[in-house]
Amino acid sequence: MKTRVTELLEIEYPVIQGGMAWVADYHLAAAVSEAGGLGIIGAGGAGADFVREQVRLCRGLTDKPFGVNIMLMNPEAEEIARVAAEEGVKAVTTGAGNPGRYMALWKEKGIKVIPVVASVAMARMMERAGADAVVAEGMESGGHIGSTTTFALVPQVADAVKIPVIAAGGIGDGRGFAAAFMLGAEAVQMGTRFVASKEARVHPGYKEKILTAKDIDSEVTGMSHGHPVRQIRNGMTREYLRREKEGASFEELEQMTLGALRRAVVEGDTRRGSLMAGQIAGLVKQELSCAEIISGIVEQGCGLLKGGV
Ligand code: TUI
Repeated sequence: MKTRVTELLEIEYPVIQGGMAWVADYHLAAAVSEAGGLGIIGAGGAGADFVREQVRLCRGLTDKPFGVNIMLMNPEAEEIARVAAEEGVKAVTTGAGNPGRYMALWKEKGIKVIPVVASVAMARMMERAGADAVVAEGMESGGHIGSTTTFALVPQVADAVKIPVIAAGGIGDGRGFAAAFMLGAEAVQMGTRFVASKEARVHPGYKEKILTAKDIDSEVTGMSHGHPVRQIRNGMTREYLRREKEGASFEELEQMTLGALRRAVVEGDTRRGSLMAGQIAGLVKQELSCAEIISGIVEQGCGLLKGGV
């Protein structure tokens, strides 16, 4: 299946994996790339040396293209930006900020730059700064989110920029894939669906929470302080939201979330950890391999786009 995104990234299918902190390690990235999508190593809050090692290990598992996601709130973002340039990954995706100041560094090395944006204004700014494509991420997504839904955001971004748009947020099967294309996207990015894949090395308790989640089981914390984060409801989110409602300061609330993602993903602490997941978790019922996920979605999605049901 050919789109401007598959051409840009030299991949077989227009499916990109989200750069999920603690989840998107080299095993997952290599599995997605081997399956014909674009695997991404999520740098999250990790250090630059760790990211360099992950890139090299990924290269040991696949000779297909893969990328690195840089979470721009990471204090080591600049060093990680340099590691990506030095190691010559195919693409960099960025989240939670404006990657403008690193753009020249990456472009010089021929790395494709794909910022994740949550608004039309940010998409336009990224296009002007030289981005090769943007991921338009709706608030259905897990983790740090914006405030517009995928359904409203994707067509508005597609109208506002000439570079290809990749839709993210709430996409978990071929119906979501087809809908994203109808809205003007030329690829999709999925996170939650890949957390529940066989190759994702996350704690079984976290995976199980995604596989058993219902449509209404996620909660957004931190809205009042401008740091909205979507995760599956548990003891931690209940307490966070109660204290947030009482007017607790950002610093106080941060104490509850520091290290919480690691607690969920690595330790499987489903009560106190931050079980980041998108609203589509309710649709994800089965743990499949990345190859099965990608081929199933593309097959169903293409059938629908051709007019099938
Ligand atoms: O980045 C994400 N999702 C994430 S990052 C993350 S790590 C984390 N861990 C604990 C607490 C908080 C975060 C978990 N999930 N998605 C991409 C994304 N980027 N969504 C929204 C944005 C965004 C927001 C503001 C992009 C640009 C932006 O611009 C602000 C500016 O600097 O102008």
